[in-house]
Amino acid sequence: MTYTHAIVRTPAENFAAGLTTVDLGSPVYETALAQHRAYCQALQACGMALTVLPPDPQHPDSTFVEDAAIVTARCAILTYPGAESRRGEVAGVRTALSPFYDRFYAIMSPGTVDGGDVCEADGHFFIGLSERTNEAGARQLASFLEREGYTASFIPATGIPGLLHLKSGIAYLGEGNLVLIDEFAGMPAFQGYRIVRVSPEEAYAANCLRVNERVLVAEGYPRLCQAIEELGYSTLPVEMSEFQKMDGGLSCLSLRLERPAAE
Ligand code: CIR
Repeated sequence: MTYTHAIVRTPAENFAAGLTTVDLGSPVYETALAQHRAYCQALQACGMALTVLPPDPQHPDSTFVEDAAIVTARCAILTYPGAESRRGEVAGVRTALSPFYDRFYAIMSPGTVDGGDVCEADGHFFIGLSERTNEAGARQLASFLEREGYTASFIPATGIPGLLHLKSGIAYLGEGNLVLIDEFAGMPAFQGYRIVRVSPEEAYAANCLRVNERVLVAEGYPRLCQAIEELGYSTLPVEMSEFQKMDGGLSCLSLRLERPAAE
């Protein structure tokens, strides 16, 4: 599978007014912009063309585009985000996705889903049941995915300190390799994978991102980088401090597509 294209959105000036549960201080806008530019360059270095959406100050969290849609090789599924303040982000992401997809599905209230709760591993989708994704939303999503020939399973993802979304604690690298925080490592759902366990001090870095030949990892987490390199991957560190202050990880800054735009 080759990722050819990604959708990103530049952070808005009021990015610091978004939601957060962490106590790491307020992000510095200029630094966030510089880190976002470097993130975009990293995706391009991995071979992706970018659609860069303009800042949307009506939605301070809108740079976290991953939460507004689930993109697969066959269809796109628009979410109904768990946080009310983020529901207006979906329409803009749908427009950006429309050149790439013929088939769209949409999660409907009372179901809620954030894209950050959805992790694909070779056609199987782990769906986290979290503060943002409820059971009704997860069931809708699973039924859309099953209609498209995929499989899905639900993973409890509440009550874990520091974990906003499922993917804050899990990443699929490909080739059967699954990066997991300790709290997920013993779950039967993940048996059969080769598990790369992330130490509690490096838990933030669990949200890493395989993009074609590279694995993007947040800057400053050498042990996880080493473990990933030992599996034969080449890592690419990306500075994420300002996004971490807003509960954001590497994956949530982009939607990554495996297909070119339709003619
Ligand atoms: C939020 O709380 O919704 C944003 N401040 C952060 C969203 C991060 N998204 C993600 O990890 N997929």
